Amino acid sequence: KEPKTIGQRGAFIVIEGLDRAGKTTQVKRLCDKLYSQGHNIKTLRFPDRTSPIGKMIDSYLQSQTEMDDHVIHLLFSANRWEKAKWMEETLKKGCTIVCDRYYHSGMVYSAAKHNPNLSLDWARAPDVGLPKPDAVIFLDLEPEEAEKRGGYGDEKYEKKEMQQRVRELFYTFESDMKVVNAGESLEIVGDHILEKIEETLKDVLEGRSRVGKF
Ligand code: DGP
Ligand code: NA
Ligand code: NA
Repeated sequence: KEPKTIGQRGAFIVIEGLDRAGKTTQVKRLCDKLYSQGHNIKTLRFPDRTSPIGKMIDSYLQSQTEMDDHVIHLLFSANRWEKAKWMEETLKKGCTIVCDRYYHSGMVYSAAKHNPNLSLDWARAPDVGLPKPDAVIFLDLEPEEAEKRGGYGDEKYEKKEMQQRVRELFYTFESDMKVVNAGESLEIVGDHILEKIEETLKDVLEGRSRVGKF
């Protein structure tokens, strides 16, 4: 298939949401859909647990390692910076990136801990300068609904009170994001995501927008 993105940069799409909102499934669906439309596609997820930093994060999330809130926050940020250059080069080459979580998760999960020494501003600082997504979809799900979906797992943040605070904090960034109700069927959620990014994709592919920085 002739890639649509030849001669143009790719688009940078992020899917955000609470745990159990169906991000991973929707990232896969979106990639398949865009690929079938002729886009070159790369997918990413944060945390990327495969790098040495990612392995430290994984160990923390599984409660095998304890870390100061600031330390784990900086590791999550470093884990995004590890991929920054690759992301810029990939977009420049004309490849569209669909990413499972990014710096909005970074800010809100850490700020949700209510550590008086870790404000939202403090949480934001290490991510400033990262490549900015062209569109951020927020898959919104009531924590009660998330719990019903087979319950939360054993990872660090998968508790109802934490998820409630995370959700409130995500909403403080509502103007940065396009909210999609994740409580609908897979197909409907998928269609809503496509509708919400349609204009962004057009702008990028027709050369009307540049890669920004956070
Ligand atoms: P996931 O692999 O998408 O289930 O993410 C693992 C968990 O880590 C999830 O509860 C969300 C959380 N998380 C993702 N990114 C960050 C981050 O940058 N900072 C913090 N504190 N938590 C994050
Ligand atoms: Na999770
Ligand atoms: Na992730």
